[in-house]
Amino acid sequence: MADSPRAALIGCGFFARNHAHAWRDLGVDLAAVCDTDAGKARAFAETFGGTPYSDVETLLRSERLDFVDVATGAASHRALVETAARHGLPVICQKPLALNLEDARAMVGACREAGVAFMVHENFRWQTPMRAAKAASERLGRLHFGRIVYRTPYDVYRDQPYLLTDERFVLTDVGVHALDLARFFLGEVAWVAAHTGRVHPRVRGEDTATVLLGLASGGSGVVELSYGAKTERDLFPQTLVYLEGERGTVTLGADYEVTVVLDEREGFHSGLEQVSVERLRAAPPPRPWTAPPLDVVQDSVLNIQRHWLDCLREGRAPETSGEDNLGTLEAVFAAYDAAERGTVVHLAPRPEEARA
Ligand code: NAD
Ligand code: 89V
Repeated sequence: MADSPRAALIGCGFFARNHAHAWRDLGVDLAAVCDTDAGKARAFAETFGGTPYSDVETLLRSERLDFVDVATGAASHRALVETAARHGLPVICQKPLALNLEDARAMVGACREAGVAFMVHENFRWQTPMRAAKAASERLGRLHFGRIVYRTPYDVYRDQPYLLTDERFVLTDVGVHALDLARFFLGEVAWVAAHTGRVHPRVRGEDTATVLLGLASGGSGVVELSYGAKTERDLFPQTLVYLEGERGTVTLGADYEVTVVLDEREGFHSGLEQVSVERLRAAPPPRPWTAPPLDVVQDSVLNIQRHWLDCLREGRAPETSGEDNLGTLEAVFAAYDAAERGTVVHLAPRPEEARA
């Protein structure tokens, strides 16, 4: 691949701007942009460059590209990913990959058959504080518990109005991030129990969810999501993490403070006599195009897109490959199923290659 790979960005809406800024920082040549709303594609091209298109098939027939970046909503992902694969192009696609497992598996299959790389833009695990928490957690020995907390009163509907009318909301939109984080820190999910609710009267789908996870490792996890939390301070979109292992705990708290409590002795020892406490701040570095409160997410966009380029250059599978992301989506859909039926839902064991 060239030093300045040529890419096409499909979807020129709210979030695509972050992709475009990151591609620019990473030296990618944004050769073409596409939106079914031709005016949006033109305006986007004026800001970020590239030839504007309103039809992806025309774009792919006209341009010489190294990969395609899909930043449209989930309903359009399957057709766009399959089209890119048919053109023999590696493809990176925004979360949530799909609104059902059949579509997600079809995309993974299409890319596998076409022999093209496929990554889901599942970016929360690429946040600077999440990487710091992960590195710290590797000092804890075997982890037996984890909690991922995303609770906010934020008016997310102002920038993302579709979230008001989507049939399914918080587990699909943010739950993919949180359940992917659970897998990132704790490993594969074996079973799920869940409760969902609605606090905001104008939201169609669920805006709260509490998920209990049984882990393949034998441990457990809790994922909490709420857009109905009238907290003293709004931390949006910060996601808080607590991890418990045989040698200590890691906490990612407000304002990206990571606290590591460690008992360095081998094995498990009761009591706090010999623990050490370390604190570090893992805030996202400021960039000209990022701003609070979304800066931690914008920073993760740069990090995940850098990872994609590294993987393409080195011919290795991305961390959040399409195949890997099936594990996250299986947990998300199992949570809906568990909440609807009021039961525990067991997941099929993940194939070994999916963890690569
Ligand atoms: P948006 O509605 O603002 O933009 C989507 C754009 O895609 C629209 O302009 C629409 O016209 C265009 N589009 C739809 N179908 C198309 C097609 N077939 N071909 C070309 N263009 C098409 O939505 P958004 O808020 O930018 O969200 C886009 C995606 O990004 C969603 O999947 C969302 O979940 C995800 N997202 C991710 C994050 C994150 O942190 N990872 C944050 C926000 C949004
Ligand atoms: O990730 C998302 O899709 C967004 C937000 C960052 C606001 O949670 O909805």
